[in-house]
Amino acid sequence: MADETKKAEILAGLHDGVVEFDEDRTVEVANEAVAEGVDAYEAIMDGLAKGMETVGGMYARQEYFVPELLLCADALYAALDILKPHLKKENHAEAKKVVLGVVEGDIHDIGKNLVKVMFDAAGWEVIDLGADVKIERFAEEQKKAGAQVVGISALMTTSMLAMPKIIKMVKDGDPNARVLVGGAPINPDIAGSYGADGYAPNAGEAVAAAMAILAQS
Ligand code: B1M
Repeated sequence: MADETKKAEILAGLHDGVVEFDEDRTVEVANEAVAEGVDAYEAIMDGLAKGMETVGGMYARQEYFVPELLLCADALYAALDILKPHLKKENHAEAKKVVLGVVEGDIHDIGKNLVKVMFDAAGWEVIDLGADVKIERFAEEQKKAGAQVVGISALMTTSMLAMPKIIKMVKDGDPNARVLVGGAPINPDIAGSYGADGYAPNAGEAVAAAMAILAQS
């Protein structure tokens, strides 16, 4: 088990590797994290995802542009592939299903992919529809799979407007289905006004939010 100094060094290495779009570095540090016994969840959320948050600020200040963002995402994904198999797995007697996707017109899928990783690790079956998903598909795929939860992600103030339509379609198709929403422009008030059953501010809290929704049903 890494001591606190070593752990902080590793988390900083993952963060900086993403920010500096240095894929070799994120891969090297991810392997070090595994070797040192750093918790994979912390490495992903407090290292890689934090790095992407910093990148978001740099983009807003026009220090980075679209090509840099894509390279940062590559560096994040390369390390994620190494860390994912080391997330603590939970075993549930009865596996639950979640249909997950990013709304139509929105190709931002990094957050959604982190949410997917967390559901996978919690033992859920994830039906991943990807990004830029046509609004009807969420309800169609929920019915096909008999999924208890539909998770919808949106990263833009423009694309999030698709959410209430999707939620209505899901509820019309199956009144027992529950909907969880998330993404940077969403907050609990917006989620409630859209008719969602739940909201999670980050990937780490998404599974707990889904479980809470089901417990209320
Ligand atoms: Co663009 N982008 N982007 N972008 N991009 C934003 C979202 C933006 C806020 C940047 C800005 O202007 N400051 C802005 C949107 C403005 C608005 O709201 N109207 C924007 C724009 C305008 C655009 C383009 C239009 C730019 C252009 O082409 N001129 C274009 C859009 C294309 C389209 O979608 N149609 C575009 C393109 C891109 C890239 C392709 C270059 C790249 C995406 C790569 C990819 O995803 N494969 C990109 C990126 C990387 C960003 C920023 C910088 C970072 C997003 C990210 O990955 N964050 C973003 C700025 C920002 O957010 N500060 C920006 C890291 C990620 C871990 O966090 O996605 O928030 P996030 O997910 C979190 C939580 O939100 C939550 O958990 C996740 C992990 O903890 N969460 C959920 C997310 N979904 C959830 C679902 C849940 C629960 C929790 O339950 C179901």
